[in-house]
Amino acid sequence: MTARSLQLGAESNRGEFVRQKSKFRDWVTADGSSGFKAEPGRYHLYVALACPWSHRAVIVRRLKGLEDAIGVSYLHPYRDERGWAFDREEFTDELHGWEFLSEAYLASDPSYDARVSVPVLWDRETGRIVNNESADIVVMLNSAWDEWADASVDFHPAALRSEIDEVNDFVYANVNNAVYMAGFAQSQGAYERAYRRVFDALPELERRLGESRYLAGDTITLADWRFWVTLVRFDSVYHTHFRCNGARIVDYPNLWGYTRELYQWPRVADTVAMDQIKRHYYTTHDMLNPKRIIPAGPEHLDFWEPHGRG
Ligand SMILES: N[C@@H](CCC(=O)N[C@@H](CS)C(=O)NCC(=O)O)C(=O)O
Repeated sequence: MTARSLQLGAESNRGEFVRQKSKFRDWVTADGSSGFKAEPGRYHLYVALACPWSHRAVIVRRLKGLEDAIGVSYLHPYRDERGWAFDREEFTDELHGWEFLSEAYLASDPSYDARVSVPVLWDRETGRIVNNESADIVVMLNSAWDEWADASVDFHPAALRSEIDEVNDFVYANVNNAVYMAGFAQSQGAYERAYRRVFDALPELERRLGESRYLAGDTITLADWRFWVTLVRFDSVYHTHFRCNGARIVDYPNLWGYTRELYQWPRVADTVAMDQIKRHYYTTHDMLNPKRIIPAGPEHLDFWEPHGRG
């Protein structure tokens, strides 16, 4: 089986899903020393609200007040073998009028033949992708454009960086990416290993959030937004579609309160496009859900219930 014949990445011998490495890793900096200078109006984000990795960038752009400085185009939630696309009705690319996001990849590297992923940070000046790795993009958004942003919001304070990085590694390996490893496993063993990671990690994170308000202490940081985009999708998608059914987030009092608190954070709730999220996962992965029937529930999720944290 070739890498491209799978929905998302390559398959290793043991049936494990392997996420491809992001290819574009250049940096935008305030002083331009990297070759990409932060300026208002120069850069543009391509995102899908369905996608958790895009969602991180959408939240940081918004909470940093960067909506005027950095434009955005939203991809359609349904994706076929041609990759992320615009329908040119509800989902349009006002910048280029593109039909497929692959056009951005090919414009940046005509020999690009790997998977076309979101999010993408596009540079209008050089006409190419600067970066397609959400973990980098959120760090840049947090500070590179501070001249035009709300500089008082800092999700990556220097004093907490090593702790944030440590939590990020743990959460990426055991939650953010592990749910995909469970969902896209090609063997029982690979699935069970991923499942175990998730349900060993969630109780640990539940304990941690019983002791501190946020993952790195009293201050909300990138670690929290990176974790939360998975939590907010968990009961609606990962629990069922990716077979992560050991427990629901609502079954963990601290995780569930924390999920609600971040959902209720000013200007965050309407970044959660639950219809697009469900539509994307349940209609795009035919090997998991060939009839593309979208589950109607869950009925237990009320993100607006008072969170009781503080
Ligand atoms: N490491 C990347 C991963 C991004 C990623 O895998 N995005 C998914 C959407 S949730 C994607 O675009 N997949 C497209 C595909 O595999 O065809 C990041 O964090 O930015």
